[in-house]
Amino acid sequence: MEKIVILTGAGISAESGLSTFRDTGGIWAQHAVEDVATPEAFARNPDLVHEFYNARRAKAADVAPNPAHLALARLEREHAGQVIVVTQNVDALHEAAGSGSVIHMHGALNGALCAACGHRWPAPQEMRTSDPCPACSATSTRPDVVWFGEMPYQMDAIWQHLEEADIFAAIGTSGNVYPAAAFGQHAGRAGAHTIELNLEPSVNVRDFAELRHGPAGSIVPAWVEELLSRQT
Ligand code: BJW
Repeated sequence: MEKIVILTGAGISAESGLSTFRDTGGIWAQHAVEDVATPEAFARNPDLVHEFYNARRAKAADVAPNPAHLALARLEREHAGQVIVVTQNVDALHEAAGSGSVIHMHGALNGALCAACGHRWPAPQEMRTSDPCPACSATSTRPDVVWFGEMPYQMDAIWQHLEEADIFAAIGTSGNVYPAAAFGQHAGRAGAHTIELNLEPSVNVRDFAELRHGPAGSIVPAWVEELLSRQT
């Protein structure tokens, strides 16, 4: 049974109405990374960081999965082998579409994390630094997301999945951020067929054996249809 491992990035949620980071007019054109997405930024100005994530949480609560998310959920349901989605996205659109095996390597907007004791709990819609941790009462509440310089989540499990993959697909990611940017090369060297599905060639385009460029909402359902028709 073929094991399929899929990395997703902001591009898969673009047609749902969520901004990407590095496209023209994207999130990093409106906010400096060093102001909102580093542990130092949170130490310096936690209110600004919460404002940034509260706005994104509100926006994410207002959107729905698009045909690309739905196609990956269908793939998991109908493919005879294992399908694992590793997402860099902090939205919950894969789960909303029905995907069950999802790893959020950069965390999730719907999670709160105590910077003092490491306790995790479901995030309220509006988070404030002064929200006390339910476990230790410290007022160091932060979004449970992975900032630059922090270790992405579940890396041991992810490397293992990449080594076991028969097919590795990267969808809607520019390939600028490590370690996710190295997954195509890693999976290819371990023997997987590698495929990039993105609006345009990513910076790691040479790591992929197969390329499909276009909007995820069109090219992902077509790819899934092909995979599923091959197995019947
Ligand atoms: C469409 C589309 C449509 C549009 N259809 N497609 C020097 C060299 C190498 C590495 C480093 C280095 N210096 C520092 C590092 C490490 C650093 C890093 O990679 N930096 C680079 C920028 C150089 N990485 C880290 O720090 C990571 N941790 C780490 O490495 O730990 C190890 C370690 C720890 C401590 C000490 C030493 C080592 C952590 C990275 C955390 C990233 N965090 C963010 C923000 C938090 C989450 C959030 O707020 O949402 O995660 S940054 C941001 O980028 C976010 C994303 O998940 C991530 C990736 O972005 P993504 O998804 O690729 O989006 P875009 O916008 O870049 O691309 C979208 C693509 O979609 C484009 O290609 C479009 O064309 C396409 N598209 N519409 C299909 N309709």
